[in-house]
Formats: sequence, structure tokens, C-alpha cells
Amino acid sequence: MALERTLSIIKPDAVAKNVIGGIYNRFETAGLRIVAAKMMHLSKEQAEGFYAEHSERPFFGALVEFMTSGPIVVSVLEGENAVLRHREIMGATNPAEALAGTLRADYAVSIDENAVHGSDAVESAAREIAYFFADEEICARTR
Ligand code: RTP
Ligand code: MG
Repeated sequence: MALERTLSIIKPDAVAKNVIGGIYNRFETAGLRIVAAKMMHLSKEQAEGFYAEHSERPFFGALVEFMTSGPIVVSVLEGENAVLRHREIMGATNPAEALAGTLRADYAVSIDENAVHGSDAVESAAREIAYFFADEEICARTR
């Protein structure tokens, strides 16, 4: 088992629903530790940069519009197999396909407004963490 870090975003729909604490509770219950966190309201440029890999996809404009529609909570989660574990807690991208008990089954409305984001691999996690956090903003466990 590997100690990993992954990037988590609580998207504007979930922040608007007032369920930040409920989502954080799922992470902590699953053994993931929050080692960095900030609330922010993305600019169009920040959202486009974050989702640059999707820039040619038909849903890109709607995705950027949604991600800039309100504040989000961006966090770094640390734990054993954190990338995959976090994806399992989130559930499928489309909430209609998300397993019962996953965040998207419980909180997402549609594939476009699907409550949470999580890095999909260790490599993308490193890039996405660096997109939002300086090294000194990530707090190593000291006790
Ligand atoms: P995320 O990046 O947000 O964790 O979601 P994901 O890996 O499960 O999905 P991804 O393929 O990376 O897509 C990023 C976000 O774009 C929206 N999307 N819409 N209408 C569509 O077909 C479609 N496909 C993707 C979703 O909001 C998805 O989370
Ligand atoms: Mg993705």
C-alpha cells in the first residue's frame, strides 16, 4: 500500500447545498486526512486552466461556467491509496450510474453538476495539487 495525496474539489452545487461538512466526514471516516484546504471562487481563466485537458470536449464551456458559478472548496487528501479510495467515495461521474452510498449518488444532480472532483491518477494528482497549492501550504502530519 502506498501513502498518496490527491486533489479534492467540492464543487459549487455541493457548497450551495451546505454539505461541506458531510463530504469532509466521508473522507475522514474512510481514513483520508485533509492536509491542505481553501475556499475560493474560480475565475474563468483558473477554471479553463484546471480543465485544460477537456478543452476540445463539447461540454467544456458548460463545465467552466458551472465551476465558476459559485465558491468551491479545494483540498489535498492524504492516505493509503488516496487517489483510488477518493474516486470510490465519489462514485461514477454520472450520478445515475453512481453506487448507493457514494457522494455523487447522494449529492449530485446530473453529470454536469456532480458535486465533487477527484484526481484520476497519481500523476494528475501531483499536477492538480500544484495548480492550487504551494508546497508550504500542504501541512505534514506532526503529531
Ligand atoms: P472530475 O474530473 O470532476 O472528478 O470527474 P471525472 O474524472 O469523473 O470526469 P471527467 O471525465 O474528468 O470530466 C470532468 C467533468 O466534466 C463534466 N462532464 N460532463 N456532459 C458530459 O458528457 C460530461 N462528461 C464529463 C463532469 O462534471 C465531470 O466531472
Ligand atoms: Mg476527471
